[in-house]
Amino acid sequence: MRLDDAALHAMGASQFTDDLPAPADCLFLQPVLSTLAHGLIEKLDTQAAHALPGVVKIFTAADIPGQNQVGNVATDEVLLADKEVVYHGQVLALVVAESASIARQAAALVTVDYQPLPAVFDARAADGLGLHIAPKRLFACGDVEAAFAECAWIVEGSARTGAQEHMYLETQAAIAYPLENRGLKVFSATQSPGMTQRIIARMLGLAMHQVEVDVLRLGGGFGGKEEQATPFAAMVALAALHLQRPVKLTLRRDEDCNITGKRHPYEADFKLGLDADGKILAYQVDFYQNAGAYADLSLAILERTLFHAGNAYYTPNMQVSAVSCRTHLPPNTAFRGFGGPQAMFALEAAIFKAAQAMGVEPSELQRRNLLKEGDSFYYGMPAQRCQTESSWAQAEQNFAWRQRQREIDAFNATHTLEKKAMAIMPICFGISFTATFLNQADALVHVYADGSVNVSCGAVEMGQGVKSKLVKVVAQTFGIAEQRIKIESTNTGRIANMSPTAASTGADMNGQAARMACSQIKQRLLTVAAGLLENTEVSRLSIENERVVYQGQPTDLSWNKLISQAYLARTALSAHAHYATPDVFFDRTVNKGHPFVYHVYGCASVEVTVDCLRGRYCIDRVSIVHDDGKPLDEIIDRGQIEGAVVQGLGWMTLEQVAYDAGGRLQTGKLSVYKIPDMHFAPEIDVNFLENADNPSGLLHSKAVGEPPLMYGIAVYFALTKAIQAFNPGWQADFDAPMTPERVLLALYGKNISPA
Ligand code: MTE
Ligand code: LUZ
Ligand code: MOS
Repeated sequence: MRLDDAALHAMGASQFTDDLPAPADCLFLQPVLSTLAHGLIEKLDTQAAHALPGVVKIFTAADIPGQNQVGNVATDEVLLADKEVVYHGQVLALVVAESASIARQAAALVTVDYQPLPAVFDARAADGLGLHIAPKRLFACGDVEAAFAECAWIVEGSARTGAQEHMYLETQAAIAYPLENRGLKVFSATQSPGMTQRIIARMLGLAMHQVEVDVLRLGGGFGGKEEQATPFAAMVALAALHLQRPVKLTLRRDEDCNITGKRHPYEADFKLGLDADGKILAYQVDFYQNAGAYADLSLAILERTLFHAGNAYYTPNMQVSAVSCRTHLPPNTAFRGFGGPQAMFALEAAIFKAAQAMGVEPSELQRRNLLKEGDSFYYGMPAQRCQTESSWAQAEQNFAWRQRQREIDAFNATHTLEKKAMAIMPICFGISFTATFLNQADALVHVYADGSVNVSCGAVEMGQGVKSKLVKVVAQTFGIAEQRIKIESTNTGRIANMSPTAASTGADMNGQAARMACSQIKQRLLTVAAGLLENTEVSRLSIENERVVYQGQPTDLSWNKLISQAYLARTALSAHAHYATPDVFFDRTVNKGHPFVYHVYGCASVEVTVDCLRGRYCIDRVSIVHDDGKPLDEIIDRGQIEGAVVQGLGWMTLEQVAYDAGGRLQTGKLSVYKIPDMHFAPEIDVNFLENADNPSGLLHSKAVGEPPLMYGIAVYFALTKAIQAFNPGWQADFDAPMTPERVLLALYGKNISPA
């Protein structure tokens, strides 16, 4: 019987990259890290390291045969620092040894002399120095200046959100095997096998066909392995090609935290104008993104910030600017939501501030300004099958918001040292890669003579359940049992030029491609069936429950018999298909177009209780109405929604990434970096939006991976309200995360910024 990933995980039988057997001649690689944020490398002394028995070779930039370059969108990122280091934790050299512990010991013996240079860690400071990854971008519609002149209310302010550590369970890992003729087979824990293959080939001066990248599954990625698994795969590839022996690397947790980038911290300056009825007339916002030292995916993330600055609200006049600032931190990278959450937080802050100025509930302003069917987004496309108001209405009713608010008010009236509050968060998230060319996927399907089915595609399983969804789609398309179907590892030899599994599009795009490939084979099979059954027409045949059906009546032709007959008749039982998401385009000269195939909508409330003596708090409940189209798999999607919202809650509350004055990470361990645990995670009530549909999605479903993270934003505003219930004089400062320490200070009147 086929066991799905969940069953294998539960038995401890699922394999990850580090579990692949290391052959007897396998070597182990350890990166040598910069201990300075910015400086020139004057001397790199590897003598003592070399002298350690078991050390085989120490690689530096000079050993790279092709380009010392791992940049994808921009080519600004060296694999191994050469003359200059630009962040603390940057990789300078690679020690390769007979065991992992020898490699680690030897790496610690490498000494480096630096000439220190000035370093900058703050986005606004970098902006002031003109340190940008690319010129500032601007999205606009209407005329904000004219609209502000008409406003009854105008609020201005600033908002900040912090970084977030991905904390995938499986740290970065890769193993490379040399093949004949300068070929390589690389197993990498990456969300982007195609890009990993391309960048390894470029770095080694090989053709892409000489490099095979294979991924069985990841122990979580969350965006942290979209771009940043590549360097580690490149390191083992470099060593394996040179030494002609297998080479393996698995980072320790603290190393992973120190080397890799995180969610981008953002700062924003906003100005929001409303009429006397609370209708938003104009919104102007300027974002400063802390990119870290290299471009990585920062510009794509910045673009999604521009797209999501308006969230689920209609604003006739908008002006959004965003600039990516280069600092001396590890390059920040993709993280679930991809710049969207940072944008949405700023608008929620502006709405909250306006509500307080006007003396109304923030939810009143939120509700009044929800996007409506046909409203145009400021980037040109209309909101279609818009579910903002329906999600809100269903949530308001199902979760009895009014009643709950009355209960909260009653509680607060009778309790002095505990205060409760509730806040609401509507979401609208665009589905598709904003880089239009990435919206394509391939699948390769084989039906074997015994009737079992093998599916390859570009989707990487990382816990999001994409394999289970693919199995469902293939089983439905063929009309056979799920047990017959195997989803292969993700492999660049079977699927060429695959896009990353990212942007929540993995199941959607690869599922569409798999369906198309299966349909081709099924069509051939039905032609064979028509020949075998007398007096039948192909167009009236189908396969259901592993049996050929004619005009609704089961025939005696089973799947097994059909396949063996088709094989004997020399029928092609393999097919390849390519899916390109239809109707997506974007014109960057005017910043208008139809960048998303559809949007995901939803609405959530978050309720909290603050302990006003200690500053501790409890998230009591999160209640969600989520637009999932017609869900492909409700259980998987429930898990995605719960996981995403908890990740969003953590980002807003406990998770505080801190660097010291020298740019050295202070929070690279779970003992000092707090993520939500099962005690912190609230009761989560997930309802799917009723009567939802999505003709543009896979079997009418919607992508689910990222959007629900943004429901978590509400917790910031719930905590703010609870603090104000205790200390009405406290001015919200829109500076996330709202850690218990900050809550305590706010309760007693102090605003302080996270370190
Ligand atoms: N769920 C789990 N369990 N682990 C993950 O790493 N990554 C998220 C989301 N859900 C992730 C996850 C992110 S950032 C994305 S983009 C999507 O899954 C990717 O998968 P999909 O496109 O198949 O939804
Ligand atoms: N990755 C990417 C993404 O390259 N482009 C995107 O638009 C995107 N969106 C969300 C997450 N990852
Ligand atoms: Mo997800 S941030 O698109 O990997």
